[in-house]
Amino acid sequence: MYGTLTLLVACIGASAAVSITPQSVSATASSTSPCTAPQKRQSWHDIKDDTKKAYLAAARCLLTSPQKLNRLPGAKTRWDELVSLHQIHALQIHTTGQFLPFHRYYLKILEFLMQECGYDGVLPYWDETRDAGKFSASPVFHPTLGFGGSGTGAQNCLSDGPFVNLTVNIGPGFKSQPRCVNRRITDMFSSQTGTSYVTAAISGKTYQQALDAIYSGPHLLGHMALSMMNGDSITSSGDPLFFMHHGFVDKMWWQWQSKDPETRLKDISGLNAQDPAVGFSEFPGGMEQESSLWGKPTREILAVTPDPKSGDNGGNTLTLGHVMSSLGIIPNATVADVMNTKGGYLCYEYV
Ligand SMILES: *[C@@H]1O[C@H](CO)[C@@H](O)[C@H](O)[C@H]1NC(C)=O
Ligand SMILES: *[C@@H]1O[C@H](CO)[C@@H](O)[C@H](O)[C@H]1NC(C)=O
Ligand SMILES: [Cu+2]
Repeated sequence: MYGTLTLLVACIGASAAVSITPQSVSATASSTSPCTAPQKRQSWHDIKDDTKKAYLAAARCLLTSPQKLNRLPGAKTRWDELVSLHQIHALQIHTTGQFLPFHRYYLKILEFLMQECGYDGVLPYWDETRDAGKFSASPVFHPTLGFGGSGTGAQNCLSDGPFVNLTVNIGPGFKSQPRCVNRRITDMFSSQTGTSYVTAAISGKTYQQALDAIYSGPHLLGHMALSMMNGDSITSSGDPLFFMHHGFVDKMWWQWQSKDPETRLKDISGLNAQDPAVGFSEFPGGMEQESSLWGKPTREILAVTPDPKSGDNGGNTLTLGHVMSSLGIIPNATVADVMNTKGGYLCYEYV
């Protein structure tokens, strides 16, 4: 009898954690109101044409608006500031525990910036499982109701869509050199964003397992299939399509968490800063050898780079208390703040 009751209570507890419970991840200063009506993030396939146009217009606006912070190295536009943030954090947020929480926070930063440029809808994402193996036929590449297709010429500069002829001033790597928005689609790689690959990526029990499988699986293969900004791991967010892909990545973490919220909304682990011997796990040779691809963070970049151990009691192991910074675009948030997409600080789910 007692056992049954406990089980029942546990079940109620678990389902409540999925729907509301603002206090399920506590210890956050910035958690605000309870999340009673989560926004529904929909795939590009399913959103209305007017919403698509409004989203693309706002992204274009960011790429053509002047910067506001005046302190991020190389940034000229508001979009550059967003890209710069990824460049500055690059060695903290890839092949580390911070990968999933930081990119979730990064989407929130995008959302804020899009509002500055008049987009008041919900952030869309790209359900890549629907286009796996045939990315190039996806509606996300539509010339007017999408992001434009594969680029052309030696630099793969986009030749159609809303971002033609626009310039990103951050990158490649740790440099700041003006270049076109560019990408190159390779359908073969895109097969590994399919449902069976997603299922495998979220089948692990621990955060570390999910993190590694998502990172090296559909996340990486999606990047390979898109080669955004010349496939540059440091500044691929220069292509607005990056955020559609990372919505898909964030969805995988959310799906994994939703399978056992009681445990998984608190499960965090991994490094804060890359292990120099490993660097980016997808490239051989560790940080030193990889720096031949991208260079090293410049003195100007290092001067504004947040402490990778901020809020972690000085350790290089990621904790829920870790403080993430957007360098002043939106307030800092802790990892605890972003664990639950319906925890109050965030209030959305994927459909
Ligand atoms: C992009 O720039 C090229 C070269 O300056 C020009 O011919 C073309 O019309 C421009 N396209 C758009 C859409 O502005
Ligand atoms: C935000 O976090 C960074 C560390 O990541 C810290 O240096 C900065 O002081 C924080 N800003 C505020 C306003 O708390
Ligand atoms: Cu990234």
